[in-house]
Amino acid sequence: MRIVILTGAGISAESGLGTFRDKDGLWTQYDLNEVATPEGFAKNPQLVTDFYNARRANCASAQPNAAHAALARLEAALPGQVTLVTQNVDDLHQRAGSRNVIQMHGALMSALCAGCGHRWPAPPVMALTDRCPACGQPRTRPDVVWFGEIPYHMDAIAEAVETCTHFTAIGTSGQVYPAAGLAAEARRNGAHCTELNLEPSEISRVFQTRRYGPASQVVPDWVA
Ligand code: BJW
Repeated sequence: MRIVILTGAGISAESGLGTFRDKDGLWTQYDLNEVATPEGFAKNPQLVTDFYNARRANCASAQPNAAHAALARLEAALPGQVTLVTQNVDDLHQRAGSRNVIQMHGALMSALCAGCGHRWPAPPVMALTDRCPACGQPRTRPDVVWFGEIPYHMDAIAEAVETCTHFTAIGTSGQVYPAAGLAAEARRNGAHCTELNLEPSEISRVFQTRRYGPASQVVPDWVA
């Protein structure tokens, strides 16, 4: 058995981290073009830096919930058989104990030099004047994937999705590609596809098994 699990913001909602597209989500408070595109960063880097500093602080004070813990137990019970692909930039999967985690949209706790590409642990509060420890340029940016940028680790993700026997999407609206296309790809390759979400997503028809409810309940039930 080879299991690929794709998680989205919904799995961290009960840890107190906001989702993007729910009725009180981040994109109702911020214009995504201003804070989640390279063009937005070029236009107003301080606004974007402040947005991610606030999210990093929220993340630091949040705790993994029962859904994160259940996925860590699954990986421990099936060594080498579980690949966790997350769109989330928080570190709650890792803090819950998951080890084989691919963060396709980057990580809040990492900083990236837009000049030389070097990465280093982000300070709690990033400043535009921070210099890259490798090249010395003051071109620090959050190490996250904005619209129009290529998600990270796509080769490893493609390989895992092509060879998995089970694919489970958890807490994602299925509105952002290429992540939203992974379930259909897994299904084409013969995997059994399961959706665990608060409500049917944009792509719910792709899944043979669907369970709806809060992640802290449906994920431990699915793992059990
Ligand atoms: C609960 C719950 C509870 C609530 N329990 N559930 C077709 C193919 C390829 C690309 C495109 C395409 N069409 C368009 C594109 C371009 C674009 C795109 O997708 N645009 C769409 C808007 C249409 N994509 C891109 O630009 C991507 N790059 C790219 O395509 O490069 C070229 C390429 C092509 C092909 C292969 C490879 C490369 C980059 C996308 C980057 C997205 N970045 C963000 C920000 C990251 C940093 C940050 O966090 O600030 O990623 S945007 C935001 O959306 C974030 C998320 O990871 C992502 C997905 O959101 P998610 O996780 O699904 O959250 P929500 O809020 O949408 O949904 C939450 C769900 O949880 C809901 O369903 C709730 O019901 C549920 N829920 N509470 C369980 N308690």
